[in-house]
Amino acid sequence: MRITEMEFVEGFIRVTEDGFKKGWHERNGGNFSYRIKPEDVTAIRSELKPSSHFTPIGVSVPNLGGEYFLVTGSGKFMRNVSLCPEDNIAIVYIDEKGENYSIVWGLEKGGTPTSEFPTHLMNHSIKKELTKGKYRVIYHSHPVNIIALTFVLPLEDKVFTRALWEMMTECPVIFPDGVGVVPWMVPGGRDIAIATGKLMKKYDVAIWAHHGIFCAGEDFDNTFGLMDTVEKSAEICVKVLAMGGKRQTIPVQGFRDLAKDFNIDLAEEFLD
Ligand code: 2HA
Ligand code: ZN
Repeated sequence: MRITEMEFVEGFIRVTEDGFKKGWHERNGGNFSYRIKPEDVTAIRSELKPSSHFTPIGVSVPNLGGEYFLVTGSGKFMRNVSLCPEDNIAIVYIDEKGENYSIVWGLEKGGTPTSEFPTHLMNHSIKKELTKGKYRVIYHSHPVNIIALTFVLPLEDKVFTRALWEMMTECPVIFPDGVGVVPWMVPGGRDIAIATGKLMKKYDVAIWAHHGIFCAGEDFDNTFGLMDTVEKSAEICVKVLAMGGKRQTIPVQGFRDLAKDFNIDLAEEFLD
């Protein structure tokens, strides 16, 4: 089967299209990666071109040794992925040590995986371990409203979590662990990878101050849905602030009742 006709590739491309239409991916903004299932690797193996050219990842991720990832290219535009997947995304193989990668399909006109690849892989590694292999998706985008909030709200996990939970009743159900906030940092390096990794041990969402959102999930629907929910809640928050601020909100006991009825473990530390 052609790689671009595989269901996981079609699902990946749909996210890049939907994210662009949402306005989250100006120019080359944002990046996206997926840890491919072994049965899908088997199905496409004859189309992959093993290469002896390996590049250091920049971080060490031993539990990802031997895995294959589908990932957007550095400097490539999300807008163009669906128009020509072969030139804008790649399948990458991680060597057995988890320290180097090689491109085995895609980026046909040249290029490298996203500049945020070290952060993606470090967080794939953390989530793979924490979820016993369930989580396969890492997604980074530049949504307007969450970025706007990082200029106004204190850059604290508790402040952002409570603000986002309060703006839409079902938010606590969708991200019961809350969200973490990374202070402004230079993108693409080891430091932002480590800072994000610390938060990803606790949350599925990290907000990068004055930059965007970084999130993790089990599959494409849940990860895109998480990004969408966080950004929609941020949009409501921006509107509420623009209208002069809250006059009333969901009471603390309301969150506890919600948690009970929906059978979720709501992080109590954000409720006091
Ligand atoms: O341009 O979004 O964070 C890609 C990015 C880097
Ligand atoms: Zn970015």
